[in-house]
Amino acid sequence: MTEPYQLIAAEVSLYSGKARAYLRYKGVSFDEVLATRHVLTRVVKPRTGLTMIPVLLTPEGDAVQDTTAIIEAIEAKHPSRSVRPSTGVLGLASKLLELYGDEWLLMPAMHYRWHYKRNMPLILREFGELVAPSLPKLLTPLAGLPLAAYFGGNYGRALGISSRNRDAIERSYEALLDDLNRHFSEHDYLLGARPCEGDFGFMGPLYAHLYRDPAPGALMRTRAPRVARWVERMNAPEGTESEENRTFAAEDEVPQTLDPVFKRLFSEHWPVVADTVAAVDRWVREHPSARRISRFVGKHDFAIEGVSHSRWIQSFTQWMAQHALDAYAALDAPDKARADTWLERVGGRRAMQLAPPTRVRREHNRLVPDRA
Ligand SMILES: N[C@@H](CCC(=O)N[C@@H](CS)C(=O)NCC(=O)O)C(=O)O
Repeated sequence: MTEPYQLIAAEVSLYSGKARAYLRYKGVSFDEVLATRHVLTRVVKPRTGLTMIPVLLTPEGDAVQDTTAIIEAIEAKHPSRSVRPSTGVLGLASKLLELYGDEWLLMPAMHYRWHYKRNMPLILREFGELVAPSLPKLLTPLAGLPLAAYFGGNYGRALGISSRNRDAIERSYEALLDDLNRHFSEHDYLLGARPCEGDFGFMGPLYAHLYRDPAPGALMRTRAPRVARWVERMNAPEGTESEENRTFAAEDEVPQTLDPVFKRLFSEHWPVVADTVAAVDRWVREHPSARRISRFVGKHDFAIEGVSHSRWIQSFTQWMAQHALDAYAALDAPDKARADTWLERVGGRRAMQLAPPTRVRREHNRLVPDRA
């Protein structure tokens, strides 16, 4: 029997790991359909207009691309086992962590996948299986080469990853691993005893690339074994009632063990977010008749661990950041005061004052200016 939902995805794909873990946690029945080239051209492209995965096909006949949109759609229909903290400060922290996982931990994920030869046999084989699933096994890796050239070549350059900042990316990621390893000695998930949107945002990069690819997988297991166990927990939720009754951190307090993670988010990623918001505004004003906002809206310099590099600015980041900024703007006065105390502690108070001059929204899976 076909399950009510179908998730078009692949183990090798970063964002698939986020959606898969989320659907499992929700206890929603779904079949996973391998995102072969055939499925991309026959289903994904015609139904979403994109060649991106994962895509959720719903019983109502919708095709949802984008993991955050998938979470929105499922939370609306299946409110139990919610991944959204109901309290203000944790709600904001959850959105910030999802933004950081989705948009910034992509950096170490891409670096470690593409700059360690040890990963190549697995990656080429799995990419090959997507492109030409019926090819004899021996030839499969050859079929994976064009996809590898795309993701490992141009894509990495667009993100601003090269030999110049590899060491810096590794220093930043190793510090994150150490911080998370410490955090998970006290908490099962990022914001307490149940997973929030942020856990799923982290799960994308921390599963397909950083846990599963051989080189970074070995690093995670030896340097931060509790992070590896969190990945395993995220992929195999118990689905029991007792899990449903577990709670987010008490008193709406973000665990202090996450302070270094938020400090890095605000010092390393937020400047990129702020530049993105400015670039989106500029691009929209320069293209007054454009219906859709381009995926890339200019170039800028950014820095990791003091090493600067240039990258293309991805407009989509603003849509993710808006969720966090909106969560902050919606706080009532007492919650805002508590959020500000916490934000002051982690270097994020000014960041939350960012007000995008041009807001964006998604329409048919594309980003458009929100002119309303
Ligand atoms: N924000 C999207 C990102 C999806 C995404 O970038 N998916 C990758 C695979 S993990 C992809 O299909 N990339 C194709 C491309 O960039 O052309 C989401 O959360 O679903």
